[in-house]
Amino acid sequence: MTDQHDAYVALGSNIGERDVYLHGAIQQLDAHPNITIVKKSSIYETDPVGYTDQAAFLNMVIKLTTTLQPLELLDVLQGIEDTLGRTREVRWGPRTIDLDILLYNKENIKLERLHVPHPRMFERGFVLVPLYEVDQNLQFPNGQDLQHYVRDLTDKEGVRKWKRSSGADESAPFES
Ligand code: X6L
Ligand code: MG
Ligand code: MG
Repeated sequence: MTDQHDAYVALGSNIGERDVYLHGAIQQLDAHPNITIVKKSSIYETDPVGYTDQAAFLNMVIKLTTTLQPLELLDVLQGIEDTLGRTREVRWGPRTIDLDILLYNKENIKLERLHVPHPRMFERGFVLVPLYEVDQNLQFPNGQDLQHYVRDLTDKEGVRKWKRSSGADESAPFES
């Protein structure tokens, strides 16, 4: 048997039926013969960071085990992004789905196509809050624990648990 690797993946969407894109990505990952989803965070609605003049995101984090090597996993994630209509017009702009490898075992990876741990994850509430929900005892390759970074977070208020909108009830009879 080939050996198993632990990986944490961040999911984000801020176009269209955002939760449908998140669940579609998870379904495709789950269907992959070399990937097992171990744990899923809740879904969070988050204020946009970096390029702020865009719609709010839904973000979540999953833990998976895989026999894939890091670049093979990246290829799978980019393939799923493609099937879910991801386009790359504006850097940091709106996207149907974004799938980022946050961590792969306790490895530091610096390749042209892939940096792990994800270089922008350490100060991002939309990553750290769901990551903390998935694994409160996580340690990074630099020896620091996740708890340390979560304590230092300044943008937690831009991150709230999301529930499917129950305002205009889609299931209510028309003009009842
Ligand atoms: C200065 C310069 C400070 C750039 C921050 C931060 C750039 C984050 C890009 C930055 C900077 C990013 C998501 C998002 C993006 C997401 C939410 C990025 C890439 N992705 N905001 N912004 N959720 N809430 O998934 O993370 S663009
Ligand atoms: Mg991203
Ligand atoms: Mg990405």
